[in-house]
Amino acid sequence: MQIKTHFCIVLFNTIVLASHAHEKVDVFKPDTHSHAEFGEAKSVRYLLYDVNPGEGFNLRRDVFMRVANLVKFLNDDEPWVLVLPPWGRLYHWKSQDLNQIKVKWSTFFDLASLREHIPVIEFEDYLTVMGEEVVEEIYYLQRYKEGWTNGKWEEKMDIRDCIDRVPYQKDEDGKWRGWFFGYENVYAKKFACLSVQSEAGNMKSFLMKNTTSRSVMLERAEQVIHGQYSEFSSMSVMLDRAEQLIHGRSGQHSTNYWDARRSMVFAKHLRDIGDEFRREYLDSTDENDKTVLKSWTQMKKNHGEAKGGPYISVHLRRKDYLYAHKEQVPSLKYAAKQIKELLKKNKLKKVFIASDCDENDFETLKGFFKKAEIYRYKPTQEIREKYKDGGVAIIDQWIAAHARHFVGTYVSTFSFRIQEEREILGFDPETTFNRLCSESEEECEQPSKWKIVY
Ligand SMILES: Nc1nc2c(ncn2[C@@H]2O[C@H](COP(=O)(O)OP(=O)(O)OP(=O)(O)O)[C@@H](O)[C@H]2O)c(=O)[nH]1
Ligand SMILES: *[C@@H]1O[C@H](CO)[C@@H](O)[C@H](O)[C@H]1NC(C)=O
Repeated sequence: MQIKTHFCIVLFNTIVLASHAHEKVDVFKPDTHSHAEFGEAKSVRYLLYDVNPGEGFNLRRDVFMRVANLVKFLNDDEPWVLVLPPWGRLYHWKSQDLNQIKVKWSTFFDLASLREHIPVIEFEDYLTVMGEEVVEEIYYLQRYKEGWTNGKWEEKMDIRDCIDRVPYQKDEDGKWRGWFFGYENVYAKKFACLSVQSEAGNMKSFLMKNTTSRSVMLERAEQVIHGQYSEFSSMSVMLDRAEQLIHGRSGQHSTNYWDARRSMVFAKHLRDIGDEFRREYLDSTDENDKTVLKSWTQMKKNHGEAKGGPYISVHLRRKDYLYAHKEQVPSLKYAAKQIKELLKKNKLKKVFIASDCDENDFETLKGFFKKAEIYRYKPTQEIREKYKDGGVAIIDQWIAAHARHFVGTYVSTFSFRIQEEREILGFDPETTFNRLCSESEEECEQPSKWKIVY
């Protein structure tokens, strides 16, 4: 199927929303190429979504891209706004002392950049616009109970009985109650389970034709996959790449994927902290490193244009990876050996470590080095409180992304997101798509090179 690739949010009036802070939020940006097509009759609709609570921050970013492209596709015909699901209750966000729920997207991302791709608003602003703490319809996406019929993939979706015990219950007033990101008063008017075997883009016709209310929420949105937006024309080819799908790498050869990805610019306050750390400890500035940032819509760098700061960066994933991927995760000693080789090869002295390891492990790792300088970003309490575990992880990703050479951890989505950031900045892929090997691996296959497309 041929899909219109241009984005046409069509406008007659710019829709302006007032948020709590009395600032005005322009959700629909007037587009000079657009022309009024919707007519007065089509009022704005809101798409909400949530993801399986078990999924981590970096996989959630991938789900955002799928849903964002669905919203983009919807906007070819109807004005839809994506409501950004507040962050919270993430399994990996271990800091007990921090209040890590109802975290706004603006804590982590630059909303103006997201809006260059599709119209988005924060959940709290959505509640203000609705004037009532309500989500009109929820569809809980699930698989088909019977699996694939004839063992064959086909596109389909049907309202079915719920398979799992769903985390929504009807109260005595007939209101559907659930988590709703920690907003206790929010309820839904209608709830149903929807069995899907579908690309995100194919949800479009369901949303346009089978739902009519002002707001619709897709729960378990990770069930839909990057589809139309991918290079793969046939589903079976995609499914052969199941591993890539699970780890959030599907559709990476398409412009749509990369547009959504490029629009996910980190919030300036986090980039600034990372940049200051680079300057102070790693002799790294954008001018010298050729990593000056422009608005993402204007930025188009060739591979190899970025030079990067004079350091090696390593994403050293530990914690659950030590048992989940024990065949591919190196000991600290063996990691140090590989890092030393990279320092020698690149004639560098400094190393930046991004890791979920504890202080002891970090000290142990440092102990393996005699001459090299090993750095790690340590947030102040104030920064931890303001930007939480997610913000600190982003600062780590940002610093790691600016190194002359990067090496990550086997199938970690955290490493993947750093690799994408480096593609956007214009690094030579040879310096990006690398991973640490474990001592037990005979053949240490390196990550595939998922290069940017414009
Ligand atoms: N600050 C910081 N946190 C990290 C780092 N690596 C992992 N984490 C934390 O651990 C979480 C899990 O990381 P990932 O494995 O990359 O992401 P994920 O989305 O959970 O998906 P999986 O890779 O499948 O586990 C991150 O979201 C962070 O909270 C790191 O280098 N620095
Ligand atoms: C959507 O509506 C069409 C037409 O009424 C119907 O055939 C189809 O089954 C509906 N889809 C779902 C998932 O309910």
